[in-house]
Amino acid sequence: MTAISDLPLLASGKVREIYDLGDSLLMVASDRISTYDVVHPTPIPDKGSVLTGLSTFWFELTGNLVANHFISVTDGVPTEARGRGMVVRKLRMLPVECVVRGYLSGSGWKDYQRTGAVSGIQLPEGLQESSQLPEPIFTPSTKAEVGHDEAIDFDGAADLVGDRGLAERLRDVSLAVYQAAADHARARGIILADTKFEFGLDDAGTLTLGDEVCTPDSSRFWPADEYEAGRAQPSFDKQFVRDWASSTGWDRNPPAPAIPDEIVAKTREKYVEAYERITEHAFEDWQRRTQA
Ligand code: Q0Q
Repeated sequence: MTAISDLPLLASGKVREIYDLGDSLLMVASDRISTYDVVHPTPIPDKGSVLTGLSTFWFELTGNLVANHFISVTDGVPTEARGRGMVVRKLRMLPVECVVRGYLSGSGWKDYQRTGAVSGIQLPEGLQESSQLPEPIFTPSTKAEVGHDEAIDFDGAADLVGDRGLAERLRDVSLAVYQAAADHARARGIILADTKFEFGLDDAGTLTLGDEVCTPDSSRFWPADEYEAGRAQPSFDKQFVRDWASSTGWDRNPPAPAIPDEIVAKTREKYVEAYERITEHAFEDWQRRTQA
């Protein structure tokens, strides 16, 4: 088995990497955590493994809605990445971020306050921050190389992918996958407020769901028992770090502060709790399934 360090690096994000295996790719989720878009120097043990386990679960739950790039979380995954590595099919990735919003938050809330709309979709008057939308909306954005993705409307997404029919499929499939995941999570005490999907086309030209799926890094996870419209919601997984970092007076610019042990431990527990609530399996089961 080739060591990760010997694999060609295809792309790296703040908290994950993707390597070239030749006729497939290896996605590796690290234990790094970022808040306010800045990566902290202190890892959260098992965060990468929880997020890989969640993506695996969502691929299995939504495989009837759309093809996906999942191949394996054992064969082909180097020992040092077991649990947080996923072998995936190579796709021709589409140049649009497929964002679905079930609630009004973040940049969507800012757009709504300014224009009464989000990504060109007019919304009812009188919505508050964190309001649940009458129905989930597809609010695509560009894939910014650096900085923040830029919200675009549906026509903009169709222009980016170069095929209106394909853009309609992206919208319909994104809404269907989000609805299935959000319904499943809500029944287990977690609000999936919004999420970001990435799709590609496989060798046969089939629309295929790629990237990570409905993880706390690609989505807003809110604890349902604390939900209250009219204010920002606590993050299910990152709130301990955010509150502690704010208490230090950190100005939210790099470098991010190192995280104390007790905050690391409580944050790890939240990731494990998210995994166990959503999958209804003990996290140890995932560790056993993926161990070398
Ligand atoms: C691909 N990425 C994202 C990324 C940094 C992931 C390339 N199946 C695929 C995938 C996937 N997923 C990609 N390319 C071809 N086939 C996804 C943006 C970036 C770390 C992980 N980059």
